[in-house]
Order: sequence, then C-alpha cells, then structure tokens
Amino acid sequence: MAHRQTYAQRAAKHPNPAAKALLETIERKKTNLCVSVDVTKSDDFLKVIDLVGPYVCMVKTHVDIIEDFAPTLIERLQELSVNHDFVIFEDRKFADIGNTVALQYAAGVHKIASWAHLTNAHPVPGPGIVSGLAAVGRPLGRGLLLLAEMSTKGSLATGAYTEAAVRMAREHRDFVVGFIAQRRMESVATESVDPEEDFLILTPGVGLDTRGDGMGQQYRTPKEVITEAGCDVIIVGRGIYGKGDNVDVQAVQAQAERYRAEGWAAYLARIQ
Ligand code: 5FU
Repeated sequence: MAHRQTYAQRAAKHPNPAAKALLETIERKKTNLCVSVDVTKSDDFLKVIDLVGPYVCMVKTHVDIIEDFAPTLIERLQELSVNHDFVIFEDRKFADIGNTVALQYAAGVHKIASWAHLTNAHPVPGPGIVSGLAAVGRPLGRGLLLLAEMSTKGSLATGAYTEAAVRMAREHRDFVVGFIAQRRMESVATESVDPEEDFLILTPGVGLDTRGDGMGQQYRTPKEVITEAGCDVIIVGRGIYGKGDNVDVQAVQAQAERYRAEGWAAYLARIQ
C-alpha cells in the first residue's frame, strides 16, 4: 500500500507531474504541511505565505475570497512558490457540468489552470466533470483531487458516494491524483484495485488546540490524520494564523514549525 512507502519512493514512480512535484517537495523539505491561506486582503495573503513558506510543501488558496484581487497577485504567489519551494493548490471545489468547469478552470478573472498545480472537484455531477477539467489541465501537467469525504459534521460525502468517487478516480488516473478525504481510500470500492495505484490523500480539519470552530468544522491532530488514518498531507488554516489580520510574525512562524514537526514525526512513526 502506498502509505507504507516513503514519499521519495512514491515520487520516483508517480506518473503525474504535479503529484510527483508535491511528493518530491515533501521529501526535500521534510514537511507534509499545507497551509490554507484563507484571508481576504492581498497584503495579508502574501505576508502569511512568505512567513509559512519555509515550513510547507504546499499552499492552498481560495482565490475568490481576495477582495482586492489583481493579476499581479498571482505573479507574486508564483514568485513565492519558486523562492520558498512549494506547490500551489487552489481549493476551487468545482461542481458543474464538464463544459462549464472547463471554462471556470481556464478563464474568468482567476485563470486557475494557468497557475495552480492542483485543484479539486466534487464528484457529484459524474465523470463529465473530470473530462472537462482534464481537457484544460492535463496538457498543462496539472492534477485533480476529488472530494471523496469532507471534514465537516453531517457531511453527505459518505458510503456509496465516497465509493463512487473512488471508482471515478480509478477511471481517470492520468489526471486524478488523489482525494480530499479523512482516511486512505485503497480499501474503498475494492473490486478493481491496481496494486500500482498511488492516490494522494490531502486532509483538512487539522488542529492541535481545538476540536471544532462552531460552524461545522471538526479538527483532528496530525498524529490521528497521518499516523492513524494514513493520510499524506495535513491542511491547516486558522490553527496557524488565527484570523489572519494583524499578523504576528513570530507566532505564525512558531505555529507553522509546530505543525510541520508534528506532521513529520507522525509520518516517521507510520513508515517505521
Ligand atoms: F474539502 C474541505 C473539507 O472537507 N474541509 C475543509 O476544511 C476543505 N476544507 C478547507 O480547508 C476549507 O475550505 C478551509 O480552507 C480549510 C480549513 O481551514 P481551517 O482554518 O484549518 O479550518
């Protein structure tokens, strides 16, 4: 099973360029931490990313929440991605027909496909959503994650829905590189498992100091997520930067290093 191997072993074999780059970055920087930068002002966005950059393998964005968005923000983000050596994941959660998501991915204000190494989609419309996004993203060497589960209380993405998401991913392994999920998916929908398949499991809902946010979010620790549930990347937002305004430089750096160290120790415990 993929999660018994090291990130380096998996990087060496992975056929998708974005997934390979992520696995290589994790190994090179010894971090499986992705920071989700959910702030609404460009200055705060760039400041938080610059502070957490040394500690992360990936930065996750919700670019549509930036109030003062301008195309130059993407240029700054790309510079930070190169300088700090991290992969960019736009958490767009596409959920429409193939033709529409292809347009949303390629065009509009944000032109996500031109800069996000990874993005994600809800499987709810059926496989056409993957074909639509793949038509845009595959020629660019991008990768897609399907939302097989969510971290929130009362999520409907369970049981037969999660199984259908896994089957959909197995039919599009050239572009679908993994899942947003709370556990590994190898044991889900087991009728057609290729022993060579290596889906990355990226997991939000991670916090060390609290178990929820009063709006449905549920937090687990890096140990629960990486060691016990076998996931590959911890996604942490407010646990690192709080509300994201009045950024306290030392506090943000200290939290980023704290989550990095916890996530990496949890990985070492898993592969030993
Ligand atoms: F798909 C999901 C999910 O199931 N749970 C999530 O929390 C995505 N997320 C995202 O991770 C959510 O949109 C936030 O951007 C981030 C979690 O932020 P937090 O501040 O760590 O709760």
